[in-house]
Amino acid sequence: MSGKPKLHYFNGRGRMEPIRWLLAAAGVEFEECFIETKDSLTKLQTDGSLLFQQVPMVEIDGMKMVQTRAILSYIAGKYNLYGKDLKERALIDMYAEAMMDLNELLMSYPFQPEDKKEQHLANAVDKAINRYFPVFEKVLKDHGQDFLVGNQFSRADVQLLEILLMAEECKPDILAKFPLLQKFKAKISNIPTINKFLQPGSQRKPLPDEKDIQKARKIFF
Ligand code: IBG
Repeated sequence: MSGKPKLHYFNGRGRMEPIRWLLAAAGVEFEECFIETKDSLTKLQTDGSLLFQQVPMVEIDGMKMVQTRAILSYIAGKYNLYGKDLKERALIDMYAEAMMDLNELLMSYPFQPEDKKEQHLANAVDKAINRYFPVFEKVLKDHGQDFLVGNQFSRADVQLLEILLMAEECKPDILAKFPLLQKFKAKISNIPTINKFLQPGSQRKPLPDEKDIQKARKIFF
């Protein structure tokens, strides 16, 4: 058996994408086992692999881990992407939770009913511009460092870059009023492990198209 973590999810972003990002940023190779049908989800649910009958599930270090946030925390702790002390970790958690909230809004957009889509997107963009991005712009301005917490690369930086790119997919000029976030984006994108993940052919998943959405709907909803 290989020692690589094994990711169980459908072949799309959804809730697994931040986990893919974090492993890639840590320079960890991983395998993916794609759930293609409702039956293969049911099989995992009935064979006892999923503690709460849900994916994402990641096989790592002899565990079958579920719950996205728990998985992210484990990977961040294991690969030293979680600050140098409890207070830095608390700050990273606050930032990361906010980013998960925004991620949830952006990620769930394609799954909204047609008549709710426009309003959903407008709300996500409004929250990004008026609630979340000003905070991270100010953090970077106030301490003048390259990374969000403790002048050291952490999961917060990885999750922020992911969310900045997702937000730009929704509104290409969304960073226009955030010069330090633009600089941050360029700098973090150049970290070798991240740069590699951003290249075509990596395990990063594309923006879902209508076919991907229908497929995910059939499996999960
Ligand atoms: N709190 C859990 C976590 O964070 O891991 C939630 C996990 C979850 O909602 N999993 C869904 C699932 O397994 C798949 S992601 N559903 C099967 C079931 O029986 O509950 C579904 C999703 C997609 C895209 I795809 C956007 C939002 C959710």
